[in-house]
Amino acid sequence: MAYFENINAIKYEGASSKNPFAFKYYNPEEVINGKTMEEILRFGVAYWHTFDADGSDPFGVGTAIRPWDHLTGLDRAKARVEAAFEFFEKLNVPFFCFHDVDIAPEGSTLRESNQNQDIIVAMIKEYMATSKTKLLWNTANMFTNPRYVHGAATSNNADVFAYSAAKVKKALEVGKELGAENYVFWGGREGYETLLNTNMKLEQDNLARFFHMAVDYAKEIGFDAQFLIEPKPKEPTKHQYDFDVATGLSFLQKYDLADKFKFNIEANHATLAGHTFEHELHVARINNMLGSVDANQGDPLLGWDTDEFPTDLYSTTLAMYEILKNGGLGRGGLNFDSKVRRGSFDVEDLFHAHIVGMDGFAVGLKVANKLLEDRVFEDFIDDRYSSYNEGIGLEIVEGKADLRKLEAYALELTEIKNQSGRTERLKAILNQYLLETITK
Ligand code: XLS
Ligand code: NI
Ligand code: NI
Repeated sequence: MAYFENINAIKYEGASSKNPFAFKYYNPEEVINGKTMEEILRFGVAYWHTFDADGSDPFGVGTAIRPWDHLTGLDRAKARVEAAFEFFEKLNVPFFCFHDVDIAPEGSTLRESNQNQDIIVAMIKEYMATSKTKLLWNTANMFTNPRYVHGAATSNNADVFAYSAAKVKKALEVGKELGAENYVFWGGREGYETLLNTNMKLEQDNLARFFHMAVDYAKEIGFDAQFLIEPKPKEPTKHQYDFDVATGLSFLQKYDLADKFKFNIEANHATLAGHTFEHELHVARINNMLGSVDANQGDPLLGWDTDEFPTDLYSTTLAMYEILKNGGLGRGGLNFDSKVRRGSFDVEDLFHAHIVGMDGFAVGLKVANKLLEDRVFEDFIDDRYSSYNEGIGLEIVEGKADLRKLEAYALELTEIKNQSGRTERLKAILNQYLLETITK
């Protein structure tokens, strides 16, 4: 059965195309610096937003019209798998991602949930055997069910810790079975509401114990995925422990986990933390911790995780700039952790949304690549810090200066001259590169 029968395979038609179901900038075969766009961008579809979300919000029920609406339970889960692989093929996307509960309904016991999962995982495996679409990452949902009311690995309740561990054990087995490239931990409820009832030290120690157990088990079963932490400052908890990359990094370092994890960076989480997307990517990159990306965008007028499809070309350009500087995403990818707006309730909208997101990152890739080729910001930055290439600056970076020496130097200084940072000029150049690439 076809779920999206009115929609044909999405092809690249170029910037002048008026076909809404065609890529205008994303040409999977186009080679940039020796690699195809498909290889560099490694797009993934998020199962939960695309096949499960129904458009409900805290004030209203779902609005989405889906061809599997009339089904329930395992039947609906199976229909979603069929639909998903039709969607992946039509979109020609190389990856997808899911939480355990996205693919199969939870049973009344853990055993039953695992059995439901086994049925659907076997079905997914069969589809994957003939599909090009691979699993970028999977994860366990440890935030929706009421049992996680006080957290999962950071719950005050040891039974919840144990239950969560069992879920992750299963998810690691599923990841191995389906050949996942990565395994993600997003700690939605790993945080706290008030210090009046919280033992933060124990909660954080337990979270680290939990991560170590997961790493050990993956090793034991020969699941060699890259482990990723997805920082987010808040929502649903008020204070989330993986606030941002810097906080996550110090946690990983403290608990001897820094060589076992990298980060999965989500644009909207960056902005919730008061950073830009590129800031988070940059902090991860310079610490060799950039693993994968949840591609989306927030709304500057709203203060929550709106998970919009990425359409802001500045943001995609500056993100791709960091990703190219990182030498690519390795085993990671660009997973659209993005959902269509509540008013975009047709299945067609799922295609429009992914097309605009993929085109947006393709533009970003091209602009970023050109900027790097021409060393636009590189040269400017090199020059800006050139005082460290010689004289006293060189002595500082080579560790040959101490306070006494620097004082002697400073006492002889007659004048300190600074140079303009040229922010506006640099932004003008960025605009020029963007417009040139788009109109070319
Ligand atoms: C929620 C998170 C979540 C993770 C996976 O804000 O982005 O969707 O990506 O658990
Ligand atoms: Ni995410
Ligand atoms: Ni998110």
